[in-house]
Amino acid sequence: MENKFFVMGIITAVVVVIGFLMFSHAKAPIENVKTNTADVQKIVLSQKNYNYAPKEIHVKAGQPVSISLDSSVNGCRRGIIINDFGITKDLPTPEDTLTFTPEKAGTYVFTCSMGMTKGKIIVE
Ligand SMILES: [Cu+2]
Repeated sequence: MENKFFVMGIITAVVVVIGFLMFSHAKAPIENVKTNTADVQKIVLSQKNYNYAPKEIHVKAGQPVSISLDSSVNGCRRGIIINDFGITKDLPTPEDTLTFTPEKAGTYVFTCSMGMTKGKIIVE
């Protein structure tokens, strides 16, 4: 299993480098940028009974996800940790967003900045 992940890591790194080389010389057309923005899966979390609402988020793999917190969310819940994606971010205002692209289907836990309040991101 370790080996498999290592090989996948190398393949990913090679693809990223090739992609960088291909695109570093040409500026991305504006149309592309628009398409990508439209594909963002926007999630707005609230707070109910000291939990995030919804507690489960369903998103599609391979498409960017943006999470923001509305004004009902308070305290340490304004910080989000998603260990599986190496994300730790404070979202002090409802305008702040956290963006990532889940590449693999699965269930990932997210927590508040203190690790007490938990939710799930289900990637399909
Ligand atoms: Cu907390």
